[in-house]
Amino acid sequence: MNERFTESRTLEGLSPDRTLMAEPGSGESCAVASEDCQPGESMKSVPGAGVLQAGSFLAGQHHTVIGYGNIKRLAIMVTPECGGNVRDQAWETVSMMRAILRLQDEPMALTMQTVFVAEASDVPAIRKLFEAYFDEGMPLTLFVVQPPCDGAALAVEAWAISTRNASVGYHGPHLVTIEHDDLRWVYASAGQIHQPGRSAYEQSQEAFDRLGSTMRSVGVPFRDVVRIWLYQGGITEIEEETERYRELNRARTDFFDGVDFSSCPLVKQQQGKGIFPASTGIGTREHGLVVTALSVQTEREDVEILSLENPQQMSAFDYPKEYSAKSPKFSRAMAIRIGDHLTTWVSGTASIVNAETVHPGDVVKQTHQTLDNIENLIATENFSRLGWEGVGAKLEELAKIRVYVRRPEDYEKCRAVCEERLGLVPSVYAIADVCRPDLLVEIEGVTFSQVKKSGGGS
Ligand code: 3EB
Repeated sequence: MNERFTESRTLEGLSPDRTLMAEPGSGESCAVASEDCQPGESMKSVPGAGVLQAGSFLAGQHHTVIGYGNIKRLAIMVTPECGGNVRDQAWETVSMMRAILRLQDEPMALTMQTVFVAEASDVPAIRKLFEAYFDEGMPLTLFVVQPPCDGAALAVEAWAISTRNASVGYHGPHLVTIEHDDLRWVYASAGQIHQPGRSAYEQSQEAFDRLGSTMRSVGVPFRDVVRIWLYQGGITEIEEETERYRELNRARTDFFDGVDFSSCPLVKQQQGKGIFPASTGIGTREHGLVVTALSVQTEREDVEILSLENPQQMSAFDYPKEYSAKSPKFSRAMAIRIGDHLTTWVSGTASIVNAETVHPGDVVKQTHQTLDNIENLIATENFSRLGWEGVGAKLEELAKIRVYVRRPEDYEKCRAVCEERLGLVPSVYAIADVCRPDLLVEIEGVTFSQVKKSGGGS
């Protein structure tokens, strides 16, 4: 589609007004980007984990390197810092992403990225620049209108994988497949649903239908989904006498009624009555719906998934009707054990104990409670309760986080608490409404660790 751009450095008509960092160490560089372009500035060490995990910092741009077997994965969190107009900032962002990719000692491909934008009207320009820049290697790209907290026009969370031992398939704008070691990962999205004439329920239904059919096109049944993100505009607004989020929950429940997640071949044990993907349900400034899911398929015997609940929180799928007539169907976290490696996706987590919001109005206490919830969820004790021994992680071992903050004025306070308890973890902070009006913050993340003893499962 961008045949004019054979070399990504020559993006005619798309280049920025000011020259930022074209390549590490060459040309004019943005002052903050040229300083410490060396990885390992702040190594994150993961006690006991054989996983290569380094939090590397290029100025304020963070990334984490995850190695398992002969595969290398990268989580890249970039918020541009040089200012300028949207095009300048988008250019700085892609330049920074490329610099991080080039620091790796092997070829890497981007698979999926989420672009947090301040203004919906900036999306076409940013998309055009990204498409030209990444060309054939354009990852699945989601745009969500959630302004970066520090005032930037955009921020990006991107994932990349080494291509020496993995193959990445780009199947149009809504589907990416990644294959390695007899594993198949599939990122799928429903595209941007923006149908102002239709109800929240109808739009949600449409989103799940589209997501399901996109996945079916590459032979992935919905039961293989392990992680879902739901970005809903006007999430706490009232529509036809009920909240839009409740209507999303109703559509999700109706759709999931036709899916038996416990029949996923990777489910080897089930706790309690529910097994659902880990999820994030969060607001956006644009009145549409963006839904995306990650699925995993394999026939390997040494791969297993486990959905986690938090003993301090009622399972969301058991919330009483006052929160939503049809409860939110998600697990607090989903873990996958691949041989002796463990990945845990932590759902969007908030200041909820049992089913109630705690510390209304106090962002510092809510942030602490949210982190307490995550800490308990990923703790070794929580895994061992379910029969998985020798796995789990500490808060400082989160590979990356996203922090959604409701009120811009709470950002600094919230960030201070996160940095105090997590250290310098690669992160994106964005302004977004959480699904209950009294929740001021929601945090999600992912951990990678190594199984210490003889392995989990039963
Ligand atoms: C909560 O714990 C906070 O509807 O999928 C967090 C993560 C929340 C996911 C969802 C909602 C969802 O209930 C809100």
